[in-house]
Amino acid sequence: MQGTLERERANGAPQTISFQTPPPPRGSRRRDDNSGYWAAFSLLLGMLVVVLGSIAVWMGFSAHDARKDANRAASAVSTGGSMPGMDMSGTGASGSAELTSYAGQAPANAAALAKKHAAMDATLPPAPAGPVARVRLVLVDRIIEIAPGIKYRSWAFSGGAPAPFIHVRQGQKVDLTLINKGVIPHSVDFHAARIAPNIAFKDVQPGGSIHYSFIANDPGVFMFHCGTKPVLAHIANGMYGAIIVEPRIPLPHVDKNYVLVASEWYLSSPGFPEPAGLDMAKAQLQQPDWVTWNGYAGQYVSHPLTADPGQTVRFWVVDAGPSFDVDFHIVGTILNRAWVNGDMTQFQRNVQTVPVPAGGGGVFDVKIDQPGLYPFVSHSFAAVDLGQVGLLNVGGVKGTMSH
Ligand SMILES: [Cu+2]
Repeated sequence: MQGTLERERANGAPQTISFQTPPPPRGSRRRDDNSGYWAAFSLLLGMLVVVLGSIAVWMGFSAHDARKDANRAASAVSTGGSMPGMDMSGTGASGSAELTSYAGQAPANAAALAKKHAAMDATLPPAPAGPVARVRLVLVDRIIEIAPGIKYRSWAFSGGAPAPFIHVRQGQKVDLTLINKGVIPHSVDFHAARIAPNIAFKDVQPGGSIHYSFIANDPGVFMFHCGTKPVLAHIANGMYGAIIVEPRIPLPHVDKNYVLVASEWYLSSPGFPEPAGLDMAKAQLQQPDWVTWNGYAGQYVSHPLTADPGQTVRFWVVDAGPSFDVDFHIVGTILNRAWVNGDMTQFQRNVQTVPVPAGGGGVFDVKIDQPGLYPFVSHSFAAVDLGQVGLLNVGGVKGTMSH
């Protein structure tokens, strides 16, 4: 038997499910001769329904309890921490309240604020000349904007989340100084380095500094971040950036180079009119309020990146997380070259979507001939809903995306 079943989806849209009942059991040609068999079968079926029903009810309660337990556990962990900049108010005092989502909430004048906001320049800066690249990171606690009108009490390397991009050449020595002007210990972990982390990445006390160096022998695009415990909190509060190590053997020529750093934000309050802090429970459960490119939701929708028709554009992408992966995709085109996982020894051709793991990187070339607005997204679309979308305006076209 075939049929259809109508039910409502979570978003209210009707969903039609096709179903097909199983064929009758083999050997049931003469039904009258098997009345005993059918009686037993019916009885067993009835018992099965009762058992399955009980299991379903039990599972329902268990799922509910599990969620409550998870919330309680997260709250317990978070209430144990008392770091400045971390606010646990989103979890409720009892620890058993549902997590409050501020996803997408924005002030009434958000559109005007988005226009007024100066987007982070995504252009790859030049690499310094000579054998040594000196990098000075100053950690400061500061209030930043992460979406139109949404303020956040961040811990920021050199004033930004992400930090200013670092560009060096393969073989250059990276001479690094971190100065901690915050109120708790911090550190910096460079994924581009092969170095003993217990020495180089150790905590720097407030008012202190650390200096170390490494040779950037591995080309690619790498994350750097604070590695102080709990790392989840330090990354979620904005302590990350991208370092681009340009390969010694030149890559194919491109006309433009852009850097994109993906990250999530977990807010203890809506972020307006008062700034939000970190909700550690949400971070642990991976329930972000905003997800961004270069630290600000939708900034390249209001202020698109640009290219001319026929130009090749290179995207250097780092996923800072702390927890989401990125599925990099540009709507309306196909990536001509993809250095997957930032492995610069080989590239894939003509791929639609490439994963960039949290803590990883990838390099993507795209050549677009037809003028238009091309959104770049993580095709894991929950992230798009929360702000991780930008536009590449090819040919200086007017208008906006309708979807
Ligand atoms: Cu830190």
